[in-house]
Parts: sequence; structure tokens; C-alpha cells
Amino acid sequence: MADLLRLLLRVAEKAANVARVCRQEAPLFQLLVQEKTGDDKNKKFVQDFKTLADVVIQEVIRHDVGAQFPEMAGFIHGEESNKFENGLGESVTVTVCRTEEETAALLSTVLDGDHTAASLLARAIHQDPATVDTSTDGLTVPLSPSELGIWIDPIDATSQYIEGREEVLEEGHLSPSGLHCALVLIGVYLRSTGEPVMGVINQPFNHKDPAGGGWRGKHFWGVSCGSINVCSVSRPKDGTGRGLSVVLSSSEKQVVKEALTSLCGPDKLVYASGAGYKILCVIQGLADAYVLSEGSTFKWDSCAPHALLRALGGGIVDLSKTLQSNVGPQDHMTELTYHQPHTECKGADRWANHGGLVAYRDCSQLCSIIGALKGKL
Ligand code: 2IP
Ligand code: CA
Ligand code: CA
Repeated sequence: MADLLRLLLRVAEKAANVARVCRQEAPLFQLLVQEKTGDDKNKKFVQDFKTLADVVIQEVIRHDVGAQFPEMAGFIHGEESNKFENGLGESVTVTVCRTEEETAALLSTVLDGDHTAASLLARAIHQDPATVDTSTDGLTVPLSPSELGIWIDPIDATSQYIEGREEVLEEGHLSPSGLHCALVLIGVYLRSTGEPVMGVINQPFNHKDPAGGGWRGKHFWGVSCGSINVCSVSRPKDGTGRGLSVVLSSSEKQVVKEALTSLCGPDKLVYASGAGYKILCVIQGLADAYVLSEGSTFKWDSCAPHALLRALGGGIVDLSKTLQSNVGPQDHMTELTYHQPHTECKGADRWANHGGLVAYRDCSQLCSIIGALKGKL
């Protein structure tokens, strides 16, 4: 299934193009923000925004993957619903049409007849992205499409995407907020066990082209199935003696901050926006772990980066299950899975990571963190 990986890298790059086009056209961007209502509302934000970019990106991915792998078509899920309401209160189902013109015509109805904006978007949707350098040659993945499902977060850290603050990233440093926190996340899991087996992360706003050509992205990928564990990011050197560093949400509970300060020291706790970005920091070695004590992330947030962490020998556990468990976290009994909804919940909550989580690269560091949090939550 190396061809699935190559397709996901290509479609993630197309998604990143759509995300960039939407930001580059200021009047278009103004049009795009719509407030979420009802059950799909992410309880974390008073105002959570759903952008047309989100919906369009998810549909592009669903369309392109479904076209090449029809066996997967019914198993491609994501954060967004493709129903979009325009300024006139009409509900429009956003889909990718056969031709650029047809897609533009459909988008135009969502954009209250703004043809310029609709054409710009349609062009990005139908354009083949620049070839992504993947170095996946020789990689074989012993999986078949009929065993797999997909989770998409078309844009994670929407609030940072909308706010649009530009930061210059420093090599080897974690930057807490800004456009670079916005990520396209595509994760693949096994339908039978719910294990994450492949992940693609595209960071559309990684750096500005020095020649003035606008934003440039960066991509990351990983495959973890059976004895095959390959990741585009090499495993960071273990900084033994350097002390454990943990990244948190700025809204993390005080008891968690205190327990982790005792374990790591005050200057080893860092804060950053975006669930996906925080896990990416762990993947890149900018932090050793990400601890979240609340159920404010979802399957589409964690699936893709979880596959990369597994490929590096780490993982993501359910925090509350791990704290309750009698066996050690090294037994992998409490790793997050991706195939079963919480049937007692409604809307987005069916797919929440209810118990919170710990994302880690190193099992012994996970054990220290669990030890420090035991009895505190
Ligand atoms: C959000 C986003 C937020 C995160 C939240 C996610 O996804 O990643 O940044 O909160 O958990 O669900 P925090 O930054 O406090 O970790 P989205 O932007 O897709 O709604
Ligand atoms: Ca998200
Ligand atoms: Ca999102």
C-alpha cells in the first residue's frame, strides 16, 4: 500500500494549497468563516469556526482517495460535514465535481454568487500539486484497502489558521502559536483492531519563500504495521540527563501543571496551540511528551500523528485508562484506537478521546509521567 501513502502525500499537498489560497485572498477569507452550531460544536470553544476551506479540503481528500481506492470509499471519515449554509440560509452539499467549471459553479452557490472566489478555490481543487519529494521508493506495506479506514482533520488549529499570525520558526525550537500550528492531518487505521498504521501530516505554513513567492509547506509521514516501522522524521537523539520536557495546552488543569513541574522542573513545561502541532512537537523531539487531561481532542486529531509516533517506537495512550490500569503502560493495552464510537454520545463527542491522552516517544518517559500523575486526577 505504498501507493496509498504516495496518494495521501499528494492529496495533503493539494489540501495545503487550498488552505494557502484561502488565506492569500483576503476578501475570500472574510467570506469563509461560519460559526458552528448544534451537536458538532466543539465544546472547548465558545465560538468555534467552520470554514469553507475545512469542508472543501475534507471533500477533496475524500474524493481523491475514493476515486483511486473504491474499497475505502465508505470508510473515509473526518471532522466536517459537507453541508454548508450560505448567506441566504440555503443548505448546499459541497462536493468535488467532474470538472473545474462544475466545481466552481457549485462553490459559487455557497459563496453567494462570488464567481471570482469560487473559481480560485476550484482551480486549487482541480490542480495537480507540485510533486512531493517522498523517498518512499522500495517501501512495501502489506495491507489491502479493504482492511483500512481513514480519519481526516482538514485543518487542525483552526483558530490559529483564522488569526493568521506569522512566526519565523527557529530550527529545533517549539513556537507556541501562529499559522505554523495549522496542520492537515490524514490518518489510516485498521478496521479490525483500530490501530493507526499510516499517517500524513502537512504543515501548509512552514516558512515563507525567501524569493517572495508566499508560504511554503512541509510534510511528514510514517508507516507502522507489523515489523515495518518507517518515518520521514528520524528518531531524535535521546538527551539522557537533559531532563524530561512536556508540552501542554495553555488551558491544562493546575494539578497537572503542578505534578509535572515536580517531575520535570518549571522550565521544562511548554505550552502550544493545536493538538496536532503538540503531537508533531513530540515526533520532532521538540518536546518529549504531550499530556492532556481532558477529552477535548478527537479521533481525527490524533490518528495521523499517532501512526508516526508508533513508527518511532512511541505511541499515544488514553490517560484515564492508563492511570486506572494495573498493568504498566508498556503493555500497550491503553493505546488509543480509531474504529469504535462512543455509542452513548452524540455528534462529534462520539469520536472524542474522552479519557485525555499522553503522546510519547519513549516508554520509560511515559511511565515516569504516569507515576507523577497517579492519584492526582
Ligand atoms: C482543536 C485544536 C485546538 C485544540 C483542540 C482541538 O482542533 O487543535 O487547538 O486545543 O483540542 O480539538 P488546544 O490548542 O488547547 O490543545 P480544531 O482546530 O480542528 O477544532
Ligand atoms: Ca482538530
Ligand atoms: Ca479541524
